Formats: sequence, structure tokens, C-alpha cells
Amino acid sequence: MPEPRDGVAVILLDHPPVNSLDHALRARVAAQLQAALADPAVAAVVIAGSGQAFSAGADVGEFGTPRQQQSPVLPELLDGIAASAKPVVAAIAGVALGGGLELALACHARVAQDSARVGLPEIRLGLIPGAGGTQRLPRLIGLAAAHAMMADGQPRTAATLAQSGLFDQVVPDDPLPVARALALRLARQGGGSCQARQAGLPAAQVQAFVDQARRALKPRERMQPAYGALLDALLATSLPLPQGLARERALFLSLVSTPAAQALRYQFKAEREAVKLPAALQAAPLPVRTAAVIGAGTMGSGIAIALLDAGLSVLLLEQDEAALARGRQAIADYFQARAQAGKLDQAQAAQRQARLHATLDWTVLAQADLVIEAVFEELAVKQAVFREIDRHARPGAVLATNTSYLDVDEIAAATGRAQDCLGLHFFSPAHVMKLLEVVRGARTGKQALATGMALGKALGKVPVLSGNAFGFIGNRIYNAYRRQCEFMIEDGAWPEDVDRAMTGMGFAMGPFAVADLSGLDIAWRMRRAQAARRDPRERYVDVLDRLCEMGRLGRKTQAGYYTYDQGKSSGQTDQTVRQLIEQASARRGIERRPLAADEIRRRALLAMANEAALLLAEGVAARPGDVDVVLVQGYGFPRWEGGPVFWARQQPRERLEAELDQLARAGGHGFVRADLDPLFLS
Ligand code: T1G
Repeated sequence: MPEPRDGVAVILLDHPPVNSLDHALRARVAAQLQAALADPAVAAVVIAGSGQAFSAGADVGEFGTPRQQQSPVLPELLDGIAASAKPVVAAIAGVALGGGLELALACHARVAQDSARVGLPEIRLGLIPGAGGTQRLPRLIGLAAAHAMMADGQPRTAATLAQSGLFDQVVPDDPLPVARALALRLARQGGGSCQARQAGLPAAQVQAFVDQARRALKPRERMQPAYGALLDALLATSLPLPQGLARERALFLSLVSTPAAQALRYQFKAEREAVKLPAALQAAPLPVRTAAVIGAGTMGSGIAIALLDAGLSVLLLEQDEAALARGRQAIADYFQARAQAGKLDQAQAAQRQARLHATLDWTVLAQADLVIEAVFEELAVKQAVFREIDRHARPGAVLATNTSYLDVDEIAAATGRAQDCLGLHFFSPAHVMKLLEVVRGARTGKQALATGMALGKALGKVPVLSGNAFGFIGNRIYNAYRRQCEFMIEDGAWPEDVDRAMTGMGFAMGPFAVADLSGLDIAWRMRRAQAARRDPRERYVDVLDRLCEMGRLGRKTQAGYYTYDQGKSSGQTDQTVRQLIEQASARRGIERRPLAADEIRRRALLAMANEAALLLAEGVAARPGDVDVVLVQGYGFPRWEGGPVFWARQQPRERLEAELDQLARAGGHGFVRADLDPLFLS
């Protein structure tokens, strides 16, 4: 610890990259605090973070290991700060999250830079704050505001919390000098200015708030133990602080090893792994300041918005003035709506739009560092566009196709620079969905690939590397899942049984409701295109085809698997659909039998895990965790279930193999039964 200056000792949280409070850092801080308290030259203490962070909280890598419980555990350290006879002031810049914010809450006072981001994101790890957050924060900013911060787990800037009571001062620049002055002032006054009250909050108010919040829990929150535990911890704020802290700690420790917490920690790590290219493919990405988007339709304008939001200049190109005008208008409407919603101020909205240049003049492509094609999903159309791009784009520019299914190599072959070509598969709405599949063609160069991954991160997305195979990773898995669900309605379940089983484990929607929403004709078009190549021995459920022939294309025609009266789903199949399904079962000679929800879920998850194993064996997915990140980020797989690979790893291997054998038999000809070993490689 540097020598105290003017009677103030500064303790630095220094554990790059984000000063996570692992055991070593906790021990250093405890020792330095003890030394400061014993040093007569020290009148007060300031705690600050090194680098870009105050502290990102407890070290996620320590969870479930002995080090997490090795003294000093975080609550011990924070109790020492709170009990200090000399004032301890937190100087917060960068991020103060989880245990990092709890450390600041244990201090006698807090000074934050206005741009600092603070929060208690433990719920996103299947936990609750375990070092005083549920007890100290409500005493400072009130139960409702504190509950909101912990229940959504989202960081907030200190500027937005300036009047909340959380900080003594919020400053525009470095908070350290102001924290030092405040610490000295407190020392002269003798004590802390807003140390959390020892007394409990009014019991009746606490009870009323918690009861109301418990009633308001959403179905998917009720599936995750941390949401209820958070309310149990808040109930304890009516107790004196020491009892409340003990109650909180017991609740926190009961969550650490729950399946949801293990799955969410796995997702946290898998997401950070997924955005890194395998070592053999790593290279320096090209800087991208100007990007061109070809095609101003829904996807193209969504991609343009994502690029503008990330600070890039965007050239939006079309071949047709009316389409260009529609795209430009959609982008203008989006920013106007954001400004009206207060998400952006008018100046920011105008500034972003000012970076958009919409034009029919393709020669502007020469200014682009990267080009993203987002035109109609037809190979010939895309190839024609890439020939045009090849004519105008400057040498070395990265050329990306947003195709969902087409062969990236066949598109790249329309240019003379396949090494600069790759797939950037955005998910609709492109400015909202975080998943980005970065598809590597046979000849995609390392620099183009690195540039695609870096662009994904710059857009605040989760870029995941995929090989160039039909359906890449996500659609390949989703197709296997959907096909298995169709087998199940032929075996005896109704679509609503399957949908309810899947929403019952946390999917926002079941596969049949999703099909109705996106339009059955999309799959129908694909199926007819593949019909000639389909092996007649393959098990094929034709209910969707029959529905389309009847004009039941889903929500947009008020009828698909379900009927829709003024947009409201019937939520169950009518006689017409049931007859179609019964006829399909009869044609296959199947004696229909009801399927229980658990059997439906297991068959669906097994089908996904089987496809994941195939993708890994084929090298389309680089890591098992990548598959789970794709399913969570792009397909609504419940994050707290970890993903199909995570699920498979939790099952007894012999049961998995036996059930997969059964699935393969039921799947008939064309069902490719995988070797599951790749799922178990880290
Ligand atoms: N522990 C360990 N490593 C962490 C970490 C953490 N808490 N946070 C980030 N890292 C690593 C991350 O793995 C990556 O490493 C690098 O830092 C950059 O992260 C008792 C129990 C801080 C906003 O949930 O939200 O406190 O891959 O890629 O986009 O109540 O990281 O480079 O090797 O995300 O700039 C609560 C989680 C813990 C915060 C930075 N805290 N972290 O985002 O970089 S539980 C959190 C974040 C807790 C107490 C409870 C973000 C970030 P590598 P990054 P970023």
C-alpha cells in the first residue's frame, strides 16, 4: 500500500482485468486495512480500483471451489470495513458490480464518477448478493429501488443514481481526490455519513412489499430459485443488520450449487470462450470504420441500425429507390422512437442518423472497410450481388453474406477474393438479437475471420464461429429439434402438449407456436425445394405441408397449427388439425399414445444434443460450449438450463445412450445417431 498522504491511506483493488475479489485480493485488502487502522499517521482510508474497474465482484472462477470459502471470505472483509473506527470511503470509477458494489456499500461513504456503472448482477448467475447487498442497499436507496436493481441484475450509471442516496457525491472526473477530501472531513467529524443503519426497516412495510413482489413473480422467474430467495433475503431487512446479513449469507450459500447457478456460471464462461477464435485461427482484425449494407429490407435496416448504434458510418445500398426509401424511413423511425422513449437524446439520435448514407450508387462501396450483403435468400441473387460488390469494393475489404442457409463458398465463388469472404449470420431483429454466427468458408482468410469476430464484439453481440455447413450451428440444431417434435405429434402428442412441455422448462414459446408466428410457408418452401432429393424411406411428417395446402400458413392467415382470433392464439389444435395428425399417424401405422411432458422434453433435448455431437464431430462447431451459447442467445433456450450440451452432461451416460438408441429407432431411416463423446470434451 502506498505511504499515507495527508493522513489518508489509499488501498488499491488491483487484480487485472477487472479486480475480481479472489482470495488473494481479499487477503491483501484485509492486511492493508488492518495496517492502516493500526497506523497513527492514518486518519482515514480510501479504497479505489486499478485500471478500468473498481471491482467486478467476487471471482466467478472461485465459485464451488474451496478458495471461495477461504478466510477472509468477502462478508468478513466487508464487516471489517463497516466496523472500522476510521472512516473508509470508496472512490468508484469504471464498474462496481456484485461484491464490488457490496464492498463500497460497507464503506462509510461513496464517491463515484458519473460514468461509473454499478449493479448487483448476481441473479444472472443464479445467485443473490451474498455480502450485504440485500441488506445494505435497501437501507440506502429504499426497498423498491434496491429490489429493482437486484431483480433485473442490470448495471446503472452513477449519474442516474446521483439522487438515490447511494452516493455521497457523484463527480464528472476522477473520484479519488474528492474521496480523499471527504475521508478527511469524516475523520474530523468522527464517523461515516451514510453507513447502512443497524436497525431493521419497518416490518409491516417490508412484509407488504415482499408479498406484493412475490405475487408479481413471472412464470420464468418462479422456475429459478434465486428470485424467491432474493425476496426471502429482503424480508430479513426488517431484522437488525447482523441478523439480516446472516440470513442473506445462508440463502446465498444455498444457491451456489443449485443446477441453475451451475448452468448460469457455465454460460458466463462459455460466452466468453465463444467470442475467442481458436488459437490456430487467430489474427489481427482489420479496423472497420465504414461498413456498407446491401439491401434495405428488414434484415438490412436492422443490421444498419446495429452498425450505427456501434458508432460506425454506414453506406446503405439498394437497387430500387422505393426499397431504399423504406429502409431509410425504418431507420429514422427507430431512432425517433428511441429518442421519444428517452433511450437516446435527440442530439445522439441525429448524430447516429447523420452517419447513414443511403444511396443507389454502388461506387461508394470503394469507401467501405466491410460489406454486408442482406438481400433475398436465393443463391443466384446473392451471387449476382457479390459480383457487383467485387467490382466496386476496394481490395482487402471484408465481404460478408448474411445468408441463413446458403453455401458461403458458392457465394464467395462469385468474386475473385474468396479469402476476404465469410458469413455473418445475424438474427432478426438484427439490432436486438445478440447472437451472430461468423461462418468460415473453405477459403476465408484469418484476417477476414478475425475482423468478423471483432465486428460482432464491437456491435455488443456474441459472435460464435461456425463452419460452412447447411444451417450452420443454430438452425441445424433447431431443425433437429423441430423434426423430433413433429415425430412426437405423430407418435401421440398434440402440438399444444409439446409447446406446453417446452415453455414449462423456460422456452418463451414452443416450436409449433414459433412455426405459426414465423409462417409455415417458410419451411414449406424449403421442403418442396428438397422434395426431389428426399429419400422416400426417410421418416417425414407432412402435417405442415397439408396445412399450407389448405392455406393455413400460421398467424398471418389466422390459422396454422392453432387458430388466431384477432391475433389471439387458441392455444390448442382444432379438429381439422387433429384429423390431419391422426391421418399421419395412421398412414405410418402408429398406435397413438399420450406423451408426458418430461418425455417430450427429454426427447427434444436428446435430439438437440445428438445434433450438437454431430456438429462437433464435423468441426462445424469448435467447442461444446459454443453450441449452448448459440441456443441460449439465438433460440430462446432457457439460460438457467445451460443448453443442450450442458443438459446432456448432467445425465447418466448410460441412460443417455439407451434413450438415444430408442430415439434413433423411432426416428427411422435418415436419423443419424451420433457418437456422444464430443459432448464431453471441454
Ligand atoms: N470474476 C472473474 N473474472 C471476471 C469477472 C468476475 N466477476 N468479471 C469479468 N471477468 C473476466 C472475464 O471472464 C474476462 O476474462 C475478462 O474479465 C473481461 O470480461 C458475493 C457472489 C465486468 C462488465 O457478475 O459483467 O460478486 O475472458 O469479457 O465485456 O454478492 O465482465 O479475458 O480471460 O466480460 O468489458 C458478480 C461479471 C459476481 C460481473 C466487463 N459480478 N462481469 O465486461 O469484459 S458474483 C458479475 C461482467 C458476486 C457477491 C457475488 C463483465 C464486466 P477473459 P468481459 P467486458
